[in-house]
Amino acid sequence: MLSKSNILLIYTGGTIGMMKDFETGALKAFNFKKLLQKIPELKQLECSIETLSFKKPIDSSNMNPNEWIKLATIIEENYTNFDGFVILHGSDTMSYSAAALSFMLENLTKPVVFTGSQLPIGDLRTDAKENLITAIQIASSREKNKPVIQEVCLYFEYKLYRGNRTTKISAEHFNAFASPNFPSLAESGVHLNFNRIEQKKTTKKLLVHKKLDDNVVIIKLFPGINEAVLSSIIDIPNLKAIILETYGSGNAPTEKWFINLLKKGIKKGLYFVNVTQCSGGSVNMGKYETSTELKKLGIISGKDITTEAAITKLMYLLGQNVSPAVFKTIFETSLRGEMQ
Ligand code: ASN
Repeated sequence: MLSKSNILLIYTGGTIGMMKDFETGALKAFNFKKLLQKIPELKQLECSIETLSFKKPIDSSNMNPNEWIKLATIIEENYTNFDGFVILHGSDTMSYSAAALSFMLENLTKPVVFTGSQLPIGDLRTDAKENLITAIQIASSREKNKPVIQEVCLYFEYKLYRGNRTTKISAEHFNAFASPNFPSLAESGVHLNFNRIEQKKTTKKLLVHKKLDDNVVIIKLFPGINEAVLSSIIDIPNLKAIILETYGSGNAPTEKWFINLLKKGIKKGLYFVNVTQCSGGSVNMGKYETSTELKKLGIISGKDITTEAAITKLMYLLGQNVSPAVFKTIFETSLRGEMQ
């Protein structure tokens, strides 16, 4: 007989475990132990669950690289004792955290499933129970005595996505996430159906990378962006990399001042990554005249990466001290299935 899967449930905060402060009316994190009392159904699952909570649960708007390091360390310290990990996280920045953890956890062979909810667990119409129960089921799913999922992913409203391919698309709908450029890994209906998507399998030991460099910025282009604004960003001391959220397939203004500022930044040693503002599709520099100059300048192509994955990949690669000679090649290579 197969032994039961051991799942570690990590509570970081977020709406899923919040309660209304009746004095102010605002939602606030509350004690994790109470969260489990709210879902007695968990006892029916065919797995054993241990829980661990951040000392101070946070709204995910307060997530940052230090919290990601905390999370990665929890997984590292518990890796051999558990078969899978479920991380309860606020939905607002869940896509960033899932992407960050995907880069930090190299050679992962166990499931790390992020989930959360739009309504608190105690709410009558809550989406929290389904998300939590199915996320645990996914994390404990095995085939030939091996976990079905061996990567960082995100489960929300009946769909399991690759973690570094997601983006939050709604503050209203239960269907709050999308993975515009990559199919879902599983769908939950009457049955839990896994889509047979090839996952990078490895026999290497887990490597946990805990150096992240936050000297990065995202600039979303808009018609009217002016020289003074761009120039002041390029002059920020210690800045190492800029994500340019461009139009369509990676297009940007061709005005002289704009190109000259990019040249100035490159001369200073700044990396520029071209990521499209469109939710779906890919950067293709050289397709239009408005991106040929960017290509000539050697700007890094983000291809079909999400902004969330691009900014966390930058923090990770800069933290690894990747040499300038290979930085572009490495960024443009899919490391954890985050780009085509
Ligand atoms: N503000 C909450 C958070 O991200 C939103 C949520 O979890 N639905 O922590």
